[in-house]
Amino acid sequence: MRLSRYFLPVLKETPAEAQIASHRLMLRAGMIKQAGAGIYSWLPLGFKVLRKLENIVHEEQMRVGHIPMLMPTLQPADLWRESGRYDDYGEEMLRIKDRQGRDLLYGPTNEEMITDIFRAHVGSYKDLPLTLYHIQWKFRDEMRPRFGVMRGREFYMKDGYNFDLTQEDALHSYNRHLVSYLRTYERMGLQAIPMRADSGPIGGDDTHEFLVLAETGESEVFYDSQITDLKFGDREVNYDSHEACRAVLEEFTSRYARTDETHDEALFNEIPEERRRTARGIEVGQIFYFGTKYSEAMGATVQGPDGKSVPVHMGSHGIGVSRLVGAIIEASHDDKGIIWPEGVTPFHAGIVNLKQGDAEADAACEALYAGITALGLDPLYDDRDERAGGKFATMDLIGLPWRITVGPRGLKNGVVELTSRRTGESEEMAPEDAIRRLAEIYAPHRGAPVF
Ligand code: P5A
Repeated sequence: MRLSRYFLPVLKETPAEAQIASHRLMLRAGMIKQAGAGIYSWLPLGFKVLRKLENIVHEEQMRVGHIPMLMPTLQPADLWRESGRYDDYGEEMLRIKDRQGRDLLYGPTNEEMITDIFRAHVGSYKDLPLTLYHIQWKFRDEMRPRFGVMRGREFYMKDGYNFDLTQEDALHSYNRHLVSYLRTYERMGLQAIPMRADSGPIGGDDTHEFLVLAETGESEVFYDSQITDLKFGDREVNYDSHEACRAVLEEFTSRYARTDETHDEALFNEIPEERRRTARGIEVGQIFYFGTKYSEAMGATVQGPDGKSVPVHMGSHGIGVSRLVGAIIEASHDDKGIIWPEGVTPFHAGIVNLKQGDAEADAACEALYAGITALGLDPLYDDRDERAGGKFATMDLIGLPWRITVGPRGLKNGVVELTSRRTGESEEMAPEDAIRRLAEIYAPHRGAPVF
């Protein structure tokens, strides 16, 4: 993309309404524009990041055998009357009446709708196990929408639902989700720690939240510092193996890590004092096992091997895709702007032409642009007739991890400059070498777009 033809409405001033870094930087970098309280338009740069996260989520879901689909945002109230949640959900639910006077709602989650789909089409244990998921906009009429996309009213969520014959199988589904979430967040450059939590309006006893540690997080968390040493890394896990998934779950959940809702001071005090940590965290996902709560209420049964009809065991699993954009920025920025991890960056590298209009500099930038594009990577070329300082400031603000600076002086010696946004370190090299370096850097982050 050439910046002169892109839509990147960066703001010079710091917007007064933004209280935390990610909100401020998303507004300043032209990623989002507020449409109403807790409702945002995703401008091109923000939309690109959202799509990257969505793609990672799809890849990791499909890797473990979960099946993508799409349910609507609007749901008939009657489904929720069946589960009893229409009245229970309270004021967070946005209720709508259509012209026929029918009650609808803008879905805050989809347990009822997926259970309805299941009961209509599945009748035998032979069709199990089954996990369906979608990534769709949700609406919760939050009392205090704030911090931009972090606590929106309209927000983008991946929500998945497992259907299993037995509790044991359903707990395997739970464990499998936990493992796949660890991998998903690490690909996004995040450490998200599973913590024992409270199940709230979704229900059930088994639930973990995934928290990214950040001073601006809304949740208070308590944990054993050893937990932050754990990495999922590039291990291969057999996702069909109950033992393999349980082993990973045990590895990542055996140390104390809880949100304030389930915090137990006595247990916490059993950790050696030097390892006790109290901090704040951003909840980027949550998994639940709630057994037959919805299947019993809504008649979602299957015929078991003995011919008897039994309600299926279910769980649901959510990733806050739009919130993650903010969470990644909270975890990765400095006073100049955002610093995108390579796995989610909206463009792979910025090209800064120090002397637009200089034939040699222009030609070198064009060649770099073509070379990087030919690798299947996506460069952003700042081809505007602007001062170098302004171009650098924009690149630093929008946070591309790599910048190639091209100027007549370097070109006399056959070199351009490759700069890391994270370390600020620059290296001079031939343009072909800069292209080669980018190919190496991005080799581990080249998941094929899913859709
Ligand atoms: C699990 C999937 C559920 O709704 N039902 C389907 C279950 N879980 S949850 O914890 O309530 O939400 C899942 C994730 O969505 C994000 N989230 C939000 N993001 C932005 N703004 C909000 N107002 C908001 N509310 C929830 C969180 O990341 C949460 O973990």
